[in-house]
Amino acid sequence: MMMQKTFDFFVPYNRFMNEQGQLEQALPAWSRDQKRLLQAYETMVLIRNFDQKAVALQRTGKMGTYPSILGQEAIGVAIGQSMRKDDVLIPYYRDLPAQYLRGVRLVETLLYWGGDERGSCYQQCPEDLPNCVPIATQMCHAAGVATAFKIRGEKRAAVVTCGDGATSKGDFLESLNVAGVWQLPMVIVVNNNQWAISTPRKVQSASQTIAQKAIGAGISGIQVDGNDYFAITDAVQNALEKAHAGKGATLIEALSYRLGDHTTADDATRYRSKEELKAGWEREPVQRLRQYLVTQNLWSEDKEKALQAKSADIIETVVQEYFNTPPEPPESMFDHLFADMPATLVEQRIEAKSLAGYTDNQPGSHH
Ligand SMILES: Cc1ncc(C[n+]2csc(CCOP(=O)(O)OP(=O)(O)O)c2C)c(N)n1
Ligand SMILES: [Mg+2]
Repeated sequence: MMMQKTFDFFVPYNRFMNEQGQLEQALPAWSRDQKRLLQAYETMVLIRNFDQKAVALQRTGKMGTYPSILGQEAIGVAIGQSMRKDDVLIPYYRDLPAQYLRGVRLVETLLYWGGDERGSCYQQCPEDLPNCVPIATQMCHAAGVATAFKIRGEKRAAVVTCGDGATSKGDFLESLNVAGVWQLPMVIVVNNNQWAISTPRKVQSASQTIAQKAIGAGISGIQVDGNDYFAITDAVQNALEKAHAGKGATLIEALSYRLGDHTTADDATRYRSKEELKAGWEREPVQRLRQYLVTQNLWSEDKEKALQAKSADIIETVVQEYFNTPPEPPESMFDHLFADMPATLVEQRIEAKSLAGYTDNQPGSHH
């Protein structure tokens, strides 16, 4: 038997900066924008501090379950800085830096994780979709958004994110398939943080990379060091340019590491080693970008102190705003789903309203 090669593929990998913030190759031209680099670093620090506060609010019973993004900040910053205002973000639940840069207010984030639906009603970026907790369903929504852009002839892109675990789901593969066959203006960013709750990446899939899942759908895939702000930003930017130019979708696998528990409802010490966590801290993105900025004389101890103080102030103000937001009335749970509410729900809504006098364990209360 003589077999010929029918198709060959390779999966590119990129990074610019090593674990110590030293360059391994020349940076792309956009990186000369110092304001942009400083905004990236300042956002990462603010969000890291906010994230820690959010965990503390859950631990003290002032907020619901919360998924920390500790260690994965560079990915969201890259997305948030690179998207155009009129692109649409279809996030999962670890995209706070992207959402923040898009205009989602931090108080909206606290309201959402505090169980208040008004936290998904983004005042400054109303077309962005809310956090998606069901795994991978947002991929189909993103394919729909991208299809609408294409049909209307709009030069806009749908940017969707998910985790490594989500890439095993049918919704993920089906969305990739239409993104390829319809040449959709779509950017898919997979935050490969190495874990899906307690399931490690190596038992998640036999695929050597997640990026190569793009090949089966006929779209391009790239793997980048997702802890390298420059690498992930460059990949997102290139993918967006391509989408805006009508040249189709891109899948970006961003290698990262989940330094925290899966959520506040998890205890990762039960399934992963101290050594692995320690190695994760040595690769984390914030320190890395800071070291780079220091070598460029763009950052100093004084600037760091000022930033920490400013972040603490912002967070304190936002938390107070959250505490001071009166809860929604219980009957609001019936609102916003139906244009015309079915009669049975109208009845239940009236009943809920009549029971609203209960003070015991009042729904929607943040305290
Ligand atoms: C459809 C669905 N199945 C199961 C779950 C429970 N669940 C929540 S998070 C998660 C793991 C997701 O892992 P990954 O996609 O790697 O994202 P990560 O949380 O690591 O960022 C699972 C199984 C869910 N939310 N939705
Ligand atoms: Mg994961």
